[in-house]
Amino acid sequence: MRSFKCGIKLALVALSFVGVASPAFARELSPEQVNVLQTNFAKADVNHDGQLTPQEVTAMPKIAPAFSKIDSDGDRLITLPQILAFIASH
Ligand SMILES: [Ca+2]
Repeated sequence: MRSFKCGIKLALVALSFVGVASPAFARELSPEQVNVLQTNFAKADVNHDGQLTPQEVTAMPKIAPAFSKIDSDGDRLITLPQILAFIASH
């Protein structure tokens, strides 16, 4: 769990470096919403590898329908940064 949280933090830092965390991103997701998303992601990530398979993502009903759009690199796995990037761009 500790390494997962650390990974999330790193991912968020990485996001801000690549410019995904734009002002629009800041407007649309409050820290509380990001927290909820992180919590739900952690619950859905059954094998704790920091990625959701199509099967794991069924635990996130709001995210599941957009799986193929969120999966920007097409590897059939979605990460929290990919979800955040998707939300930020919609
Ligand atoms: Ca997983």
